[in-house]
Amino acid sequence: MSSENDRMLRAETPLGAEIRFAARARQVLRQNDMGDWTRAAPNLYPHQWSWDSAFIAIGLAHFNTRRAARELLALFEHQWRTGKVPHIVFNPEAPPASYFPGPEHWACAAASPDAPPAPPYTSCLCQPPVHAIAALRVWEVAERSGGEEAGAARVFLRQIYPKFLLWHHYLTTHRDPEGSGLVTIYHPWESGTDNSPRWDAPLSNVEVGELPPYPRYDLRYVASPSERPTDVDYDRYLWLVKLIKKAGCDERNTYRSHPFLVKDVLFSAILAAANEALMEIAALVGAPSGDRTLIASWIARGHRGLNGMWDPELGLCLDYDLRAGRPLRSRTVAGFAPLIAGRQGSGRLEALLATLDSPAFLGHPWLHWPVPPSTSPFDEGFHRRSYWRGPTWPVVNWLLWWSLLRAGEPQRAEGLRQASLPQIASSSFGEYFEPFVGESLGADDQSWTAAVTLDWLANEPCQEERKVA
Ligand code: 9WN
Repeated sequence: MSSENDRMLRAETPLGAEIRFAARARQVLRQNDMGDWTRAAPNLYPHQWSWDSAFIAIGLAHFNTRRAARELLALFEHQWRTGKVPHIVFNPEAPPASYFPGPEHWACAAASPDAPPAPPYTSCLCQPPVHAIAALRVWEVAERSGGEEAGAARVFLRQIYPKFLLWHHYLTTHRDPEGSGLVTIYHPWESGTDNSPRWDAPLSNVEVGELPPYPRYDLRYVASPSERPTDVDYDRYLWLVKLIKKAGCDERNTYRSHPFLVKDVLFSAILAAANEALMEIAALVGAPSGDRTLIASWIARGHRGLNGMWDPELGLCLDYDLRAGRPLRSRTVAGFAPLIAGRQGSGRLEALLATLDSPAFLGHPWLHWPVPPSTSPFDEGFHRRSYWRGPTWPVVNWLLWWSLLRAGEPQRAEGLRQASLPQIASSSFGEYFEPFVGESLGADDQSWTAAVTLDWLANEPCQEERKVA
């Protein structure tokens, strides 16, 4: 079914339609704007989420670089003493009973000596570190506008650089005591790809104990429960939260006792790419050479770690279950981690692109739009409507588009951009999409969908680059 956006795009001149589409996207970000930070979505997610805010800053940069900078600064105000950036900062003004588990559930995290002053409360989990990538993009847009914008953006980089350094230090130490170059996550929520089949095996080893009854407010905001994780998933999520709280949100205790400890390759690849961005920021702010040596060592270690997780048979990178001591063989978009990390040799890059083009992903004959399903239809955990088990996500497509550009693959990147924009325009800035019929699923007016739309619209390639292979 065609939405208002879609009709507008077909009826108007291409330029007129794009201008109105960008205006709609800006409107979504304005509507979700809470002053210095942005709700991830108006109803389903009324708080500030960590990696959402990074993508949101990228979108905001195209109409207000100062506000984009504030989005990241506001998040980093709630950084823990260890350097951790919480995956949620709870909105004190959110209606009661709007999101579960809400601030009251996490309040005990505030008792940790490492937690920032509360309220607002934060969760004690974290999410992939897209932030330095976002800050660098804010800088690039501000620098192009020149004058005061550029000056303000440089001040912003100086303010945020030490916070980024501490954040990446946390991830490369507390979350990688083995020095493997791969980040350990304690909970599927930390991956950002919550109910992906990536986590099925390690979750099946989690024995859930006594849990009090709890509400599923999330189900009120979606058309069908099949779009969200199941109750069995939620029991395990809440049990893991209970264990992390019982360990006092302390890294060493958690590492010792926690039943879910997984090396996440997507998280690790984003960290490797974010370290490249951090290196550029370090140069821009004139950071000491010792910092740069440290960041270079994180980058090298990250690449080594990812390299070790390559599965030549699947042509993908695999997560690793530390508790079971084995790789997790699922076919999901996370397997493209080396593409996101960047700097791949031609052999590995070719292998990744072959997998991307294969019927397991973009070459699948039933796809409504040529964008990759979050889980390959060939994976036994695939489900076409369920959250991260199959639907396509604009924000993931943005990450792949950005990575393809960095890998020197502009035509493939443009293919993704050209498929993603009409997909989003067919909806009200949907959170994710059924891959075969193209139905918009999850939340409407999702902030990061609007944000990546703005970045894509601002990055129209010149005529030459547009010719899609
Ligand atoms: C749990 C906000 C977040 C995203 C995640 C996405 C979803 C939360 C939820 O929404 O997770 O953190 O309640 O389902 O999986 O990637 O950051 O948009």
